[in-house]
Amino acid sequence: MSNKSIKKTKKLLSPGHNACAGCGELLAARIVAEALGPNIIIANSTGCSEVTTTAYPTSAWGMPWIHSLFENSPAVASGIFYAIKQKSKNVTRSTLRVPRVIAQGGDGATFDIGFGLLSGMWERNDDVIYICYDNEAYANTGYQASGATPWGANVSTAPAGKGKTLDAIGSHLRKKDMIAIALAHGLNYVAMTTIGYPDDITQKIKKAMILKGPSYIQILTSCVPGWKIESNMTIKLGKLAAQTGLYPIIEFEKGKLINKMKIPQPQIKVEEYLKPQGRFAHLFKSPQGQEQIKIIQEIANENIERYQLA
Ligand SMILES: Cc1ncc(C[n+]2csc(CCOP(=O)(O)OP(=O)(O)O)c2C)c(N)n1
Ligand code: SF4
Repeated sequence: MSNKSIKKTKKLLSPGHNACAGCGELLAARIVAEALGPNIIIANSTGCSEVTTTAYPTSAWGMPWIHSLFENSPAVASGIFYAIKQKSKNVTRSTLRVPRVIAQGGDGATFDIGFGLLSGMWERNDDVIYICYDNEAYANTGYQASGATPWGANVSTAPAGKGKTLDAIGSHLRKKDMIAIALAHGLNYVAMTTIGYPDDITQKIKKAMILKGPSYIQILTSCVPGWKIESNMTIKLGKLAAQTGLYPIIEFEKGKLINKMKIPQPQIKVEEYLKPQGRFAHLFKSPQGQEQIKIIQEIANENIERYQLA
């Protein structure tokens, strides 16, 4: 191929970052960036999406992008939003190309440590799109449990062990229902999807870009070392999470469920999703573990019932 035929395009998130091969979070972040387009400003909580893309003095981001602390990307995004609002007052309409403001972070930043500031941003109704890359733990610091960690997962702060106590099963807290919490804030647009469906991610981001007002999009993104999986399992597990009912693909506008992805029939059992993941391997080794798999199946069934996915 001649040099002339190589088209140089500026990537919004270029491949020269140092995320693990097969990282669901960075794959999702690239799909998100491409769907958002260039006329945006991103405030990024620290975590893998930040640390792997901005090794000093380089940056993989091809648009205005701001590092923020672990806990405060919503506050930084709100500040940008109000600054743009103020500045736009002094510009004539024809010269105005107001950028859309985005805040994003991992589930630790979203469900736990940044939650207060996120809630404040939603309470003020600031026109910011918030994206959560949910790999179900604090991946960047060694896979500690977060409020998004699912029942039965072996994580570094809730390690699976021996014996019959509840502690032996790994995490024994139910995943926090951030979708319900976002809906309780009265957001215009709330959606949940997985890295198994890249086109669905694109569609949901584009929808949020069109709608006015705050929106929340939560994407399940696998983590290779944290989930203890092969790097080629990213898409497959993203699909199985949705197809088993454990991570429903759902979309709400003005509080109403407007879209959902139906699960295939006959129903796929949760074992199919859990088995390839080392973080659930202990559940397959004892009768007590089998009991936990039943509980996880009940969680999936609850979702199927609640969102009428069958
Ligand atoms: C106040 C504060 N506490 C702890 C840290 C250390 N820290 C940096 S990233 C991170 C984990 C991020 O987890 P998450 O938000 O889930 O994102 P992920 O790495 O999984 O993408 C932690 C604990 C920090 N930077 N600031
Ligand atoms: S540790 Fe997990 S989330 Fe972080 S870069 Fe690797 S695969 Fe991605």
